[in-house]
Amino acid sequence: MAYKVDHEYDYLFKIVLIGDSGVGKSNILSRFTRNEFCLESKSTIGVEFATRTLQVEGKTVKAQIWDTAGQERYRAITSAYYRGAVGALLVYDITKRQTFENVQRWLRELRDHADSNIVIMMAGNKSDLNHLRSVTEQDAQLLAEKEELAFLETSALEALNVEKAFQTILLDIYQIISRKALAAQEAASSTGLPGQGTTINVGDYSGNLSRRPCCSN
Ligand SMILES: Nc1nc2c(ncn2[C@@H]2O[C@H](COP(=O)(O)OP(=O)(O)OP(=O)(O)O)[C@@H](O)[C@H]2O)c(=O)[nH]1
Ligand SMILES: [Mg+2]
Repeated sequence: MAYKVDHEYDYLFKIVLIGDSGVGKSNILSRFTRNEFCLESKSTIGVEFATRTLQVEGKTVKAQIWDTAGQERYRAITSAYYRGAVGALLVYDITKRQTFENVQRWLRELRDHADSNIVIMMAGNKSDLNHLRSVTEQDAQLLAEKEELAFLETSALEALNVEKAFQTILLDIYQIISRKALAAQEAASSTGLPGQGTTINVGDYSGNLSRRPCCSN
């Protein structure tokens, strides 16, 4: 068969990885999508992405995860990177205090370039290096509460909480969308408009996600 149109999922969600260079973004991505880890991975240049399809609340969700360079000089054009993203995993390294201090900088970048409703999870990566820790879990928790972010410590090396971090983001996104779809349906029925064939506007998420899109990524 020459063509295989990929319609084997209910939702496609774009998630971006951000954070300083060397915090482990690319290894988190390879752990999640291929169950691989590389101790000597090279700095990312430009943009890469990988996908994984999984179940969320009984729906088949395809997560399309974008990864770019933490280093400014290797980064791809920022606005294109964030366009259409409904989730972000903001990574710092628990052994490098500066990468945690820079979380605020990454949040500003998200505010400037991403959708205001984007779901953000902060991840303190390299939790296997507890003996070298320079950021306490408590400090990170306080920041997460202040900035209203979800938070987990992860280890791409030990495959700890990587799955959970993405599952949490995807579930949050799915729940936001379900609530919006339901509200739209209720609004339509209260105005006496026919339910069937009514367009459900998912507000700020329209255009940012696709339900059974016609592209095959
Ligand atoms: N001990 C430990 N090392 C890790 C972990 N995750 C990544 N590393 C190591 O940290 C280094 C940098 O990892 P990358 O995944 O390339 O970092 P990055 O954030 O993608 O960096 P840029 O592409 O430059 O932005 C590599 O040597 C990895 O092996 C982890 O969970 N534990
Ligand atoms: Mg990288």
